[in-house]
Amino acid sequence: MRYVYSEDHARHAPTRELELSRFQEPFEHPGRATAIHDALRADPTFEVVAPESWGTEPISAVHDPGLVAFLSTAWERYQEEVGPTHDVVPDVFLHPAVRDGMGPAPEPTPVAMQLGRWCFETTTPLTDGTYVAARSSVDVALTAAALVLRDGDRAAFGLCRPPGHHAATAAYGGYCFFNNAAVAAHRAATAGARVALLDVDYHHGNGSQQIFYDRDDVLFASIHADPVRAYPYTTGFADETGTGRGLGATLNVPLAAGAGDVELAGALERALEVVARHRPDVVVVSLGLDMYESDPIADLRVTREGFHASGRAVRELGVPTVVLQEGGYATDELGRNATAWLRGLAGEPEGPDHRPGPDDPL
Ligand code: Q9C
Ligand code: ZN
Repeated sequence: MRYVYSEDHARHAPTRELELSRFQEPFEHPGRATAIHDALRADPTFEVVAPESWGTEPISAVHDPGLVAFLSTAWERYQEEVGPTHDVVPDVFLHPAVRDGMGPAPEPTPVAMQLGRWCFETTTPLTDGTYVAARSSVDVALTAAALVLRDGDRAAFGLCRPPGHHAATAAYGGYCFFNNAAVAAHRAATAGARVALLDVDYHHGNGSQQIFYDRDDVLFASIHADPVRAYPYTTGFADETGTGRGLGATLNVPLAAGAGDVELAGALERALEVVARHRPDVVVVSLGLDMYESDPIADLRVTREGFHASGRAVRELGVPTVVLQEGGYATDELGRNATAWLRGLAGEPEGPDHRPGPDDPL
């Protein structure tokens, strides 16, 4: 299986994260992507390729062009208008109630106001190289999609970082800037393919759902922690099923705290049934590995074997598949977990075959 990787992800390197009202080391950091890359390059099942450049047009086809323009200069503008700082986070949000009774806000101009217009939460700092990294993450996704749709690979993996599924048409957040999976899915759909976007990250893919909520050409099916207790709290409830033409083309399967391999397999069976009924030409998978039993920001109990079984279950659909990396924060296990999931998809056993080497004990 070919996978797409660029070192440009490391240009997005936040130093702190305001999580649940506490400052922490960032959970979303460059070591996540290098851990997965290191595991895949050591496994002969996988072959790395570099991303091609796709420009901003495919991004602006799903995102407000204003968001793209804002992110391209926001960090630099903040340095000039506010002051030098490594991580840039909004301190004011354009909350609708603030202007109750006054009509819409005038076009906000200061960068401090713009931040609160384009961002929806506080855990997603902008840094010096964030825009370069976010652009390269989209290039990785579109290249992985091209391996499948243009070159005819049965499956491909885009090692996207930063992740994407929380980014909505006109708002970034949740460690995400551009919605890599939505950009790839939309591009495939406009080329005439029937697309299913299957999201198995621990967190609900609110951005992907919002982008495709009124469409029937891209099915969105998601398995995630119940938003009654888990981020992003506002979307991902079972009764959200789409609107207009898109009614019935959104499926949400929330999981209770502590759910493990058995519950995930059951949820996946349900989701894959709905995916199959959509008769997709291509499946895009938003792959989070944060359902893992020891993920530091999650509360499920999925094991490495559960990830391998998930990959196998998607393989059984028999549909060309583009897998794109989303979350997963147990960095020490991330390489083996990604490998297990993708090896399941490839029809291989969970771990690479043991090859005796010079350092092996006799
Ligand atoms: N512990 C992705 O996995 N912080 N984004 C949550 C609750 C934001 C996760 C705080 C989590 C975003 C792609
Ligand atoms: Zn997640």
